[in-house]
Amino acid sequence: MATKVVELVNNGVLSVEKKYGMSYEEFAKDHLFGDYPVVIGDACKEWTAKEKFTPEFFKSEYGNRKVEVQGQEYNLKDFIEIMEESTMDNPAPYPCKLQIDRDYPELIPDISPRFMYAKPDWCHNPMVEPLLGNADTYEIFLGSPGGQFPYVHYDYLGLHAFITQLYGVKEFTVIPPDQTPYVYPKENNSWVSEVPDIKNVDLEKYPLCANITPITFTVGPGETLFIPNGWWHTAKSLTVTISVALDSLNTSNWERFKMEVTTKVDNKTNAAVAKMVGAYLSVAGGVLRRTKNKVRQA
Ligand SMILES: O=C(O)CCC(=O)C(=O)O
Ligand SMILES: [Fe+2]
Repeated sequence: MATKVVELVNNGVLSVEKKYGMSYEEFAKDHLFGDYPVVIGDACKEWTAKEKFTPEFFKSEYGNRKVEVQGQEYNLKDFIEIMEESTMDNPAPYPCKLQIDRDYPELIPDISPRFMYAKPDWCHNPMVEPLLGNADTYEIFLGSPGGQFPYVHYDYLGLHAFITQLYGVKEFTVIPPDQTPYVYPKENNSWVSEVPDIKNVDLEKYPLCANITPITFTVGPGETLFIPNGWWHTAKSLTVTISVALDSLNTSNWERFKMEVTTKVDNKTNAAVAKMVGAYLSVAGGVLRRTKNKVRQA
């Protein structure tokens, strides 16, 4: 798929801008369809979670909940205490993810309204939901100093990501989609890079990485990073962090979603079933485009 990368060059280096008061039209033109990330400074301005979501809140309200982090189970209170001891040199495991729709639905009012930039949202439409399988599209991430997302990747199934920082500061690194040939996508998981540390690459082992130009920047409380699908990314917390990640699917990424779902079915089942799924998605896409006002806008 051809990608249009709008280069925002700052002192000769690619950069990601921070914008306030952006109109939907500007977002759609420069970012959603323009295929370029942006930090939106005020997307979550109405969310009560900005004040409410603190480590103390999760410890006191949900301390006994079980969480699994990197294969190990903890009580949330114990895990947050480990996070509070975390240092850049000796980080706590990451990520600790809480699934909002399934396990914490009562928190949805605190992270509402869904900001206009993430609408319409077809992820929750009954024609689409069953196809998402175990792709989590609405999660809280808890992180701590030095906690690094385990791999460089682009998001599964063609979805766009909005990551809203509610507490603490996270450093993100993004790489444009046209640099895909240089990030060593894994053979069986082409959305995950083989390279362990994209900012300190062993160029003898991964010589093509000499061609990449990663963009690194921080996202702080109240700020939302939009990552268009296909952009490689990873993240590292600089402090204790609480973020909310939500995915979006609409006209802008529907063709990519369709392609990724049918390829997955083709690999797992067979070409005939993949063809049927593709036909179904073509019809569903037409219906969704015509009924966008009736779609649940969480
Ligand atoms: O905030 C982060 O750690 C990045 C999360 C992420 O990229 C993902 O879950 O796909
Ligand atoms: Fe991601």
